[in-house]
Amino acid sequence: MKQIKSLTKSLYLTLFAALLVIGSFFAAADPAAADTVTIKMGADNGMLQFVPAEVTVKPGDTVKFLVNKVPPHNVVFDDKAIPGQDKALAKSLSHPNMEMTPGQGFEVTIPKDAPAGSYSYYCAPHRTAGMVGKINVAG
Ligand SMILES: [Cu+2]
Repeated sequence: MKQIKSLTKSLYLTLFAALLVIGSFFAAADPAAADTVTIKMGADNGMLQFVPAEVTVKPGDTVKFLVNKVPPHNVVFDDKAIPGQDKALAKSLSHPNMEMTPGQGFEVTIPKDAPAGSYSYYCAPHRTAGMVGKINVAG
């Protein structure tokens, strides 16, 4: 009977230690957690702008583009204005489909291996009107 009791006790201790290890893992992982930033397409006052026009994120973060005013809008990354002039990366980040409905949008996740630097993009139908933006990816 005594043996069973001490066995139960050591089992509890082992479980408790395991929980501590798991808990500290999650606590350590938390500071690196990915964030989401939202960029409005079309300013509140109806100007053809991305708001904010410039954001800074880190690899793994998500940028949420939300239709606000004066659609349609889309997001095209300029391969000549991103690090390494990487055509494949520019294409994978872009969302060429027109978004029409205020309150709706799409998300772009910055790849974990994305090189640091500034990534310029534009809205194809409103590029000449100045609807351009920049995402700075921190190193
Ligand atoms: Cu637009």
